[in-house]
Amino acid sequence: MMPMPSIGITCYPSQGGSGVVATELGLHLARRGCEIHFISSQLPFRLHGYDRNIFHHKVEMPTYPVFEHSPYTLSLASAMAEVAAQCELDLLHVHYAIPHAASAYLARQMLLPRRLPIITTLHGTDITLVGKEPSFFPITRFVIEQSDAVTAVSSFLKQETIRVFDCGRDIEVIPNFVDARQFQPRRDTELRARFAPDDRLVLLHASNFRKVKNTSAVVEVFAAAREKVPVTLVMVGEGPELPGVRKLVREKGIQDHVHFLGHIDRLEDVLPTTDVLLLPSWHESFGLVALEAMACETVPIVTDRGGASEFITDGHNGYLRAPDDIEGMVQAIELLAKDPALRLQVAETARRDAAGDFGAGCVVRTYLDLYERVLEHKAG
Ligand code: GMT
Repeated sequence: MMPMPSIGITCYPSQGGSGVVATELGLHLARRGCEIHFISSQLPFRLHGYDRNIFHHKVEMPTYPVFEHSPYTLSLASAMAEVAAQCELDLLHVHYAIPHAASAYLARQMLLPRRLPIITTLHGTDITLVGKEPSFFPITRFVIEQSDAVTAVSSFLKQETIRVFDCGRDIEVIPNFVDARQFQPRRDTELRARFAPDDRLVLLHASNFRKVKNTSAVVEVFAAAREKVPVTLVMVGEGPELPGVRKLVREKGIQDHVHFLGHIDRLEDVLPTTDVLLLPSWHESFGLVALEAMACETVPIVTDRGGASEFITDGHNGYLRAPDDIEGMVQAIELLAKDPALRLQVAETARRDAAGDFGAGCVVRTYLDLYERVLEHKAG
């Protein structure tokens, strides 16, 4: 049995699934005795700054008039190399390939002849959108090949990576996870009453309001569902599409029935007060918020494009619909509103399935096994 490793984790610190996964992973590993060093431009948003075994190293980004843009990739590489040497890190685990895996590669080169292992976790648009940009393509392929281990959050994303980059290397699927003690089906009746004074269905959408989230479809589905059953809509998050969504809501005259909460830190406080999650994205490599919803017994109605079918079985623990299938999503809402027994059954199954194979305990253990294999391979 190896001693618990010291791990450098890099992720995007702002609200977003890859940052959430990296932060929650770090927190769970720290509770199991690993020393975790977050190396990022800000404290990741789910960290408090005082968690045991957790350290944060802020990447400074100096600006000079001669720089058109601050070279973050280089500042990050320097910070990674420095932290790895000073804190005797055993490995770097980077979340989201661009530019984190490239910085990690540079840091490893800076530390030669010691070879610091790099694990890269692919999350989604680092492959499906950004990685395909001609200017990012060669570097993304290079750093995927150079990593000591590469993981993808779904089989869908693994297949996409192999297809897009024509890469022959091994990619391990380690799905996202949810802490079922943190995401629970308790009800804050006061908050729920603010959303819905009666027992109407409360629908929720939570995202970073980017184009890929197809947020106008959420409004279309809600407006059509309202014609059939009593519902209210809660929108969580901020992003470039939000002004357009607000405008659409006003144009449809449904502003009194839509609650815009903006960015919130603790989704686990709001999710359990809602009944249905709507996530009609153009694609989702995983769709972490759907798994978090399931743990709270909020029934997910999620895009069928991407990896959600790896944890949602249509009609069993949620519903899968094409992103433009407005009618199909409305029908699922109508079914749930008219048949409370069915809704309860689907919701309870959702929580059981989320807490099982996708529970934190199970998935964090898989990451630890991977670290052990990578470190053993290095030692051997
Ligand atoms: O790739 C992105 O869009 C960003 C990323 C994020 O940081 O939110 O989202 C991706 O990673 C999440 C965590 O693994 C997944 O749950 C999301 O499905 C995935 N987003 C997309 O595939 C659009």
